[in-house]
Amino acid sequence: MSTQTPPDSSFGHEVRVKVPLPIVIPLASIVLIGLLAYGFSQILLNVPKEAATMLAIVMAANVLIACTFIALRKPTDRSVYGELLVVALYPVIVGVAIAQFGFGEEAAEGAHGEHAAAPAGPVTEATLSASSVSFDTDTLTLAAGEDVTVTLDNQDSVPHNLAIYPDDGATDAIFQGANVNGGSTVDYEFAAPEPGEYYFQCDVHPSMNGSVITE
Ligand SMILES: [Cu+2]
Repeated sequence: MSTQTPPDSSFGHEVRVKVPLPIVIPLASIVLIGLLAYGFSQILLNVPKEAATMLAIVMAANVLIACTFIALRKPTDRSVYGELLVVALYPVIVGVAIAQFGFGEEAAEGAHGEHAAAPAGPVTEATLSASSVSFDTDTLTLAAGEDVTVTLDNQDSVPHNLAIYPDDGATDAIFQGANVNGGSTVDYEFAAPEPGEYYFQCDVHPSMNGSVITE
């Protein structure tokens, strides 16, 4: 009975270390996975498409190799976890750095030209391609009130046109282009309506449609 006191200090120490771990480990894992996904997505979004695919493959291989390497070692000390942390974190660091400096954005735009420029501001000249009975875009952003030219490149064998309506379901067209035969290209010239969102479709195939945004 009189020897009860000594274990107290070590017992108290053990409790302090063991209790938070079941909470800390999952929480830290969630934060780490979130950071990892964000960082790596920044990398993939900031490099040219071809590089992104390659990078994703290399990164997956890297993770496998690193984990294999670590798994083959005896987990004798904490340096193993340190290594794992470095492997997990460096894409985050690189990704955040890339996002901060906007590195690769110009390269990506240069490599992809029209594709990268698609979400840019309003234009007075736009091209719409039709193939396999579908348009290559579902958004046309035009300069409001300006005389604009929309080129319809019909790569199908069936005719298509471009018609713009106030909204889906409206019957009075704001602009209705003549049908373009398969394999032909036409320039539609019209005044873009006042700022707003409108609806466009091919009247021959109303399932070919999208939004016209003027601003
Ligand atoms: Cu059509």
